Amino acid sequence: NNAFVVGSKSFTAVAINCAAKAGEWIMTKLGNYASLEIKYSEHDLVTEVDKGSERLIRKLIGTHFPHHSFLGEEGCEPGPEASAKALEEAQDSEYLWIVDPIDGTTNFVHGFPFFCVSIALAYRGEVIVGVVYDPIKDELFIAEKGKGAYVHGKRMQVAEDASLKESLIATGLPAEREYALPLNLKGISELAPQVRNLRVAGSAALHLAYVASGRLSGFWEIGLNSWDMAAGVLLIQESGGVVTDTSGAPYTLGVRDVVASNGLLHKELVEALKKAEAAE
Ligand code: 2AM
Ligand code: CA
Ligand code: CA
Ligand code: CA
Repeated sequence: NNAFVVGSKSFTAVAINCAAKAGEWIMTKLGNYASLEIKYSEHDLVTEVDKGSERLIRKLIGTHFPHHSFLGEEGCEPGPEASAKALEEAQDSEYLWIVDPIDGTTNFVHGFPFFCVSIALAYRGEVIVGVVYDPIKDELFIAEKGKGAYVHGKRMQVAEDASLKESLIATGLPAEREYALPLNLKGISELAPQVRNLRVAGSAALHLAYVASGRLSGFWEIGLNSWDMAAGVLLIQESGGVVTDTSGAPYTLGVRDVVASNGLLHKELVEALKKAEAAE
């Protein structure tokens, strides 16, 4: 009678446990990871800590829910086509865990303290649990579909800014330099003069969690993957915000170009990005 519990096992409790354990382990490796590899391009990095974090999470989920499916960044071939294909193959699963074992690897590698673990559980393609954990600040963001979203045990609510000129907006500088980066740079040129300020801090999942908690009023980025967004999107939806693609269509797991906001300035943000995309 509770969609979030099977037998005595709560999905959310397992998600939290995984995020906390992985985060704790990642912190022991901060500043002393052993191997740095380049994945798809020189802007796309991975360490043994990314892989170890994913292994730990996958194993823990597997012991609790052996029949659930699992989609993690480090289990996929690099590159946008391969990750889109992996999602397509996985998303018909009844229960699918979607995991980014470190979101913000470049920050982790440089010791810039802004990265997180992102864990989502989808039921028939719809995210029902989302957990984002920032081990630096020891901040745990939790959302359950229809039950609200919390940080430090306190209910979250999106910011109240009603216009771009009062808003703090975040974006990313995508690793894919042919299509995603140039398009995102157009958005930055268009929006920078219109907003209070922009932030580019290097973790999409944490940016989304910050929109949910009202620390940011909006976020957009081109060329993201399901594991960057699945948990953060539910955090925002359960905090009263709105998430769409760049055309304004509702978010689904397959969306790669995302716009998230407190809702009040969503239309303005989408319109500005459309204008930017059309610009030479
Ligand atoms: P990561 O740290 O898990 O790789 C920053 O703009 C965001 O882009 C981060 O969430 C980062 O996630 C993600 N990112 C980094 N490299 C990427 C790539 N090659 N393709 C898509 N997203 C990437
Ligand atoms: Ca990565
Ligand atoms: Ca990521
Ligand atoms: Ca990652």
